[in-house]
Amino acid sequence: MERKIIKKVCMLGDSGVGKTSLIKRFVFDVFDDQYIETIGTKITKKEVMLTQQGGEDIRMVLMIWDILGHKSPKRVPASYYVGVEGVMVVCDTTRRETFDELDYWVETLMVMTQYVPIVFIGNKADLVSEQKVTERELAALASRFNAHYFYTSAKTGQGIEETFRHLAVHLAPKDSPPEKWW
Ligand code: G3D
Ligand code: MG
Repeated sequence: MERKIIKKVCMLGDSGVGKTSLIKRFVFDVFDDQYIETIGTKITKKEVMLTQQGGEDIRMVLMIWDILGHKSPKRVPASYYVGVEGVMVVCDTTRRETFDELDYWVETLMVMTQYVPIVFIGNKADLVSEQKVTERELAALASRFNAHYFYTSAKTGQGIEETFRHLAVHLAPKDSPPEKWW
C-alpha cells in the first residue's frame, strides 16, 4: 500500500545563505528548470519515501520553492506564501547578520499564513573556523518557535538528507505516528 501526498515547502532566508545550494544537493529530479520571472521563484520537485512498518507507505512529494535574487522578507511577494505547508528557514552561520534576520523572516511568515511546520537551518557548517552563531543560540531560536534546528553544509552534504526528511515526516498526516517512520 502506498499513498502519495504533495506538499509545498518554501525556503526562507537572506541572500547567499545557501538556499539554492541546499536544494541542488538534495534534489536530483528537476521539476521546472525555468525561472518564473513574474514572481521571482523557482520550484523543484523531490520525492521522499516514508515507510511505516506493517502499514501504509507514504510517497511524499515536496514541491520546494526557492526565492531568487536579493530578497529581504518585506520584498518577497505574497504569492510565494500561498498554500505553503512547510518551511526551511536558513542562515549562514559564518555571517551573524543572517542569523539575526531569522526572527524577521519567521514573523513575516506568520503574518502571511497560519501555522506551518518550520525547520531552522544553520548552513555552511563546514567552515568550522568561521562560525559566528553558537549552537545554543540556534537551539534557543528554534525552541521559541517549537521547531527543530539542523546544521548543514551544501558543500559536504552534511545534515541535508536528515533535514528534509525531518520536515517531510512533520508534513505527513497526523493519523500516522511519526516515531515509526525511520
Ligand atoms: P542563496 O540561494 O541562499 O542566495 P546560494 O545562496 O546557494 O547561492 O549560495 C551562496 C554562496 O554560498 C555560493 O557561493 C555557494 O557555493 C556558497 N555555499 C552555499 N552553501 C555552502 C556551504 O554549506 N558551505 C560553503 N562553504 N559554501 C556554501 P558563491 O561563491 O557561488 O557565491
Ligand atoms: Mg538562491
